[in-house]
Amino acid sequence: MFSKAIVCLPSSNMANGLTASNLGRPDFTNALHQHGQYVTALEECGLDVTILDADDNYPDSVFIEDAALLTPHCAIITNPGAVSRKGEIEKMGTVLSQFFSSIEKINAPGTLEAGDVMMVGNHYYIGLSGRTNKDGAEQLIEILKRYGLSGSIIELENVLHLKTGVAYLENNNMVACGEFISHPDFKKYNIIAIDNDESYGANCIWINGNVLVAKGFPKTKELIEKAGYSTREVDVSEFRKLDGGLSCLSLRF
Ligand code: CIR
Repeated sequence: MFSKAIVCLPSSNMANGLTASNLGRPDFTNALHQHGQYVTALEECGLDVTILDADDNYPDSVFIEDAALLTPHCAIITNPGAVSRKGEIEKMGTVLSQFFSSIEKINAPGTLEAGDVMMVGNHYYIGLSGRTNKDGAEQLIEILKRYGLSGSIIELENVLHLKTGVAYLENNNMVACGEFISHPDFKKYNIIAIDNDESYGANCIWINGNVLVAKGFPKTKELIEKAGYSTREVDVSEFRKLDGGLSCLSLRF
């Protein structure tokens, strides 16, 4: 169960964020509105949400998930692989020390963005991506071991981050799209397979028995409901324009 979340308000500069999609320029006013609705959804799932001020130096800072990995035993500040995002971690030490007594760090030359890390109980799958390198993943595995946790590496082919295409919904259920549907490392899970035309919907989040799903992906929503979950749709279309999804917008712990 989670009891808390941390989010960061979108920067008025967010349109300068990184993107590989061709979905147009995000509208800041609508993004602020959608972010507010996202926070409400987290609160309605029972989370106490800490809202950090926008950071205009870092247009992608709203995607706070990438700057830290939170475990039940420690917080780990990452070293983002995207050069324009490296400074996002500066504030994380102060923020996380309010909640965690043990704070670890990924150091260069290791890079890691926590969108590449999926927690399944005490185990953490770590995607090797354009943002997370082997050194960063191995540093994380060593840190996890010190806290009685474990990690393993998943090579990524087509996605930005691991959790772009896969999400763990507890009870052995895993939503997966594309390269992850038949991935040998995920064979032991009940795979809820998402069609390619709804691939964005694969980035959903389990919060205390509810699943937040992106608005506009009806087949995904239905499959998750058929698996026994109550769902709640949240419109994050402005963040999609910057390749970000539901999980990227918060740290949940
Ligand atoms: C980026 O490219 O870094 C941002 N525009 C989007 C980050 C999305 N984060 C995530 O998937 N965890």
